[in-house]
Amino acid sequence: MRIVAAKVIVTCPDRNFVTLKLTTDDGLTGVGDATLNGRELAVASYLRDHVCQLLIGRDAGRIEDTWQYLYRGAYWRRGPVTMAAVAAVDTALWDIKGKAAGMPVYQLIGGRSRDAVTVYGHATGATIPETLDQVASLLDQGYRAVRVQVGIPGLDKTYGVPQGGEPYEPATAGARPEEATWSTAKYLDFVPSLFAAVRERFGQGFHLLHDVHHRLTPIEAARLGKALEPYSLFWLEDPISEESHEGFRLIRQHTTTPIATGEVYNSIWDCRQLITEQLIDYIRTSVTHAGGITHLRRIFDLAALHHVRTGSHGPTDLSPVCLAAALHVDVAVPNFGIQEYMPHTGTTDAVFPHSYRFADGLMYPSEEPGLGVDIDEKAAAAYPYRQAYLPVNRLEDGSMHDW
Ligand code: CS2
Ligand code: MG
Repeated sequence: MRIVAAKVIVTCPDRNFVTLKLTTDDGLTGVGDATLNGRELAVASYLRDHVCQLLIGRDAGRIEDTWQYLYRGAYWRRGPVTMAAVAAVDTALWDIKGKAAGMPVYQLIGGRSRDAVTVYGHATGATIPETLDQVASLLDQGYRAVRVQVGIPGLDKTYGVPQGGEPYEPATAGARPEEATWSTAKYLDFVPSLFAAVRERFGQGFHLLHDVHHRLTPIEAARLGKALEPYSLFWLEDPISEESHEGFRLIRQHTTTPIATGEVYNSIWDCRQLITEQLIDYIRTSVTHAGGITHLRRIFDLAALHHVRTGSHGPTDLSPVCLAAALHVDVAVPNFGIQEYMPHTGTTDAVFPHSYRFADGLMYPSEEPGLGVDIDEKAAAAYPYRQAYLPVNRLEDGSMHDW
C-alpha cells in the first residue's frame, strides 16, 4: 500500500482550514487537519514545499516510522508549524489504516474504554444575563458541562465573547490583527460574580469551566482560583502563559481549583514537567497541534501515569477532521476527562462530510472504517483563502499583553 498522491487543500467556508489528503496505489484516501489559526499558509507551505514529495512511494502502513522520519528527519524539531504538518500526515495515515483494516480508528488504538465522549459547550455573552441564557439553552440540549465567558464592564472586547451576534470566531479577516484592551483588575473584580450567578440560578448539577486565556500572573491566577473555589469549577483553563512551568507550582500552593492547560503545546516535551509533577489536572493538547494521533497518545499515556486527565482543545478553528480524530482518541484512552465541542457552521460541515454525532451532551465517533470524515474538494474550491489574524491585546497603558 504505497502513497501515490499528497494534496494540500486550503479552503475558507466561514474560516480558513488547511487539509492534507493522501491517496494510496489501491485507491484508499486519508485526510489530516493542519490548521493553525492566523498562520495557515505557513503550514500549507511546509507541507507543499517540503513534506508532500517525501511521502510519495512510502509504505502508508508504516505510521510510526513516518512520524519519526518527519520529526527527526526535519532536524528542526517541535513548534506549531512543524507539528501541525506532522500531525496532518499522521492523522491521514491512521485514516487509511482504518479503511484498510475495515475498522474505525478507535478499534486500532485499543477499542472503546467508554460508550460515549462527554463534551463541554460554550456559553458566552456581553453581560451575565446573556451568558445565563446560553447556559440554560445548553443544559436544555443535554450538555453536562458548560464553559462560561462574559464581557467585562469597561473593556470593549473580551476573549470568548462574540461581537454583533455572529458565531464566535477569534480571527478577523484583514491585513492586520485587531487590537483589544485588557485590564486584569477589571476582570478579577468582575468575573467571580458570573460564577455566583450561574450556581445561584442553576445549582451544582453540571460541570462548570472557564478559560482565562493566558492573561494572569501566577499570583493573580492563584487569587482567582481561590475566589472561585465556592463554585466548584471542573477546571480553570490557561490561567497564565504556558512558558513558565514554575508559575503553575505557585498557583497550586494557593488553590484547589483544578487547572487545565496545553492547547498551545505541540509536543510531550512542552508538558512533561507539568504532568510528572502534577502541576495540572487536565492536559488540553489536540490531534492537530500536538503531532497527530501517534504523539497525542504518548502525551495522554504519560498523563495517565500521573493522575492527569485529557481535555482536548476543540474550537471551530480546528476542522471537522481534527474533531473526528479527537473523538476516536477520546473514546479509547483510559484517562479521558472531557472534550471541548464548538459546533462548526453548516457551510463548514458541508465541506467536511462526517459521521460523528452529538446527542444529549455526548459525542460518538464514527463507526465507519477510518476516521469517518472527508473533504469535498469541489465544495472546498468554492471558498478561497482569506487572510485573517488573531487579535493582539494591549493593557490600558498601551503595553503588549497576552491575548
Ligand atoms: C480557546 C480557543 O477554545 C479555547 O479554549 O482557547 O478558542 C483559542 O482562542 C483559539 O483556538 C485560537 O485560535
Ligand atoms: Mg482555551
